[in-house]
Amino acid sequence: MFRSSFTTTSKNLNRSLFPMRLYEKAKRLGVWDPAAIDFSQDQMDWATFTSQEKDLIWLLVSLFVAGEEAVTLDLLPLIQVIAQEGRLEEEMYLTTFIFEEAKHTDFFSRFLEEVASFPLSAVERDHLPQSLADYHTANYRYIFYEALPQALQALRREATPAAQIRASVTYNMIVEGLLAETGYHAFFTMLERNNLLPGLRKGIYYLKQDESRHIAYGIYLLSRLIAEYPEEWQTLESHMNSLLPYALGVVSDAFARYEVVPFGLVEEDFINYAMEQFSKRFARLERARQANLDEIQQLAQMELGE
Ligand code: MN3
Ligand code: FE
Repeated sequence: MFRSSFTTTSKNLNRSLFPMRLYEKAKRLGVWDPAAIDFSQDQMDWATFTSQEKDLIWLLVSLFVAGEEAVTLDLLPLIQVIAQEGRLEEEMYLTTFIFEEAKHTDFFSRFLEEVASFPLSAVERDHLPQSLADYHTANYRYIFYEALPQALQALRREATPAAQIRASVTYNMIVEGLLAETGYHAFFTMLERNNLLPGLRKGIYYLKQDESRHIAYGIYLLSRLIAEYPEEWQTLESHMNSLLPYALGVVSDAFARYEVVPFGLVEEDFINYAMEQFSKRFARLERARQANLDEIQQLAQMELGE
């Protein structure tokens, strides 16, 4: 397919477009380096943990590190669709998005290498699972091994509005908006409360900032699609609802593993937070049903606080 013009030689970049604002923000805030995070106190903390505490950290990290790998690997088909539609400003933002996901994978992987290496020998493992992947329950597997790659890879065959909606709902609303947000929040709170693992906390602080831009993009994308194709609201709603039980299942599975949950974690706090995220996003997306593109822009800009 040939091209007929370039944005930069005909009308120039639209710098007031919301994704360009995200791009500007990402260039300033998305440049932290996982390799620069000091894990020395984390190593000392780790040495004091009980086997149950270590087990919970490994469980959480196994969900995060694989989740970050999944989103790093699965984003490309969406970027390709956006590029093919000639949305240069959106694609420019998405280059920072995938870079950040790669860094999140890098970060958790470093934590495993430098602080919490998982024992490889059966003797050392004692009652622990064979590998970190054994912490992945059926609910987790459904979302990260099936639903996510399936929804994104579907874009390679057909990039219809419905397919884009399913991809973004799975990726931005469920995996990032519900699971990652809940996980970061809870993980961070538990470590903060007990003043543990400052290096891990610092990384999660940066991750959360990056993630809020990713989710803001997802909301923008879905709102743009719904404003243009209001008849696809049903697709969005039913896809959100179909994934919710699995996402909440991931949270309950983690708690089901322990009689006494280490670090004083309370299941209800996580479930409530997850449900709040879900309802908040859902209500936010509903506003796009009656909005036009300008209003969607304004709303997104306002939320960005710039
Ligand atoms: Mn991430
Ligand atoms: Fe993300």
